[in-house]
This record gives sequence, structure tokens and C-alpha cells, in this order.
Amino acid sequence: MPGGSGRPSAPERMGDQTTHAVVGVADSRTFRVLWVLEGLGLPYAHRPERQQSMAVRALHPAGKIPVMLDGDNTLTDSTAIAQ
Ligand SMILES: N[C@@H](CCC(=O)N[C@@H](CS)C(=O)NCC(=O)O)C(=O)O
Repeated sequence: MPGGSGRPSAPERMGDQTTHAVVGVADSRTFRVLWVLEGLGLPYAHRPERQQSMAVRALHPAGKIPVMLDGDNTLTDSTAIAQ
């Protein structure tokens, strides 16, 4: 991996067909994540769940969206996910 031993970059991860799942309706901060993924051309699945729904609370104790599922990792802040 170029640049050392850190987290793989998005293009490198595309090579193994990594698919992210984005949880949250688009008329929310979830839009930031969808916008970045579309801009990068990355594959993703979208689950348009509402904030504070049971599905979201199962993933985020505070019931907030967006949530991104990335393999075994769960990310819960739109700006962190976008980076
Ligand atoms: N800093 C978080 C804030 C997430 C957030 O507050 N999302 C709103 C929807 S845009 C939410 O889920 N609110 C539910 C609540 O606060 O109960 C982020 O940027 O992802």
C-alpha cells in the first residue's frame, strides 16, 4: 500500500469490491455521506431508515443518522464517515 501502513484509501478498497451500507434517510446529514460516495464512484447499499427508528437505535445508542456499516466497523458521524 502506498504511503505506509495506515487505513487503505478508497480506490484501493474498491479493488476488493468493498461495499458500504449507509443507514439513514437522505433528507438528513446522511446526504453528506451519499454525496461523497457518489462523487467517488464507490459501491454502496443505502438503507433509508429514520432517526430514532428501532433499526437505527440498534446501531447507534443515540438513534442518530447517518450510520455507516463497513465490514465489522460501524461509523456514526457524517464528517468522520466522509473522511
Ligand atoms: N454529528 C452527527 C449528528 C447526527 C445527527 O444529529 N443526525 C440527526 C439527523 S440529521 C439525527 O439523527 N437526530 C436524531 C436525534 O438527535 O434524536 C453527524 O454529523 O452525523
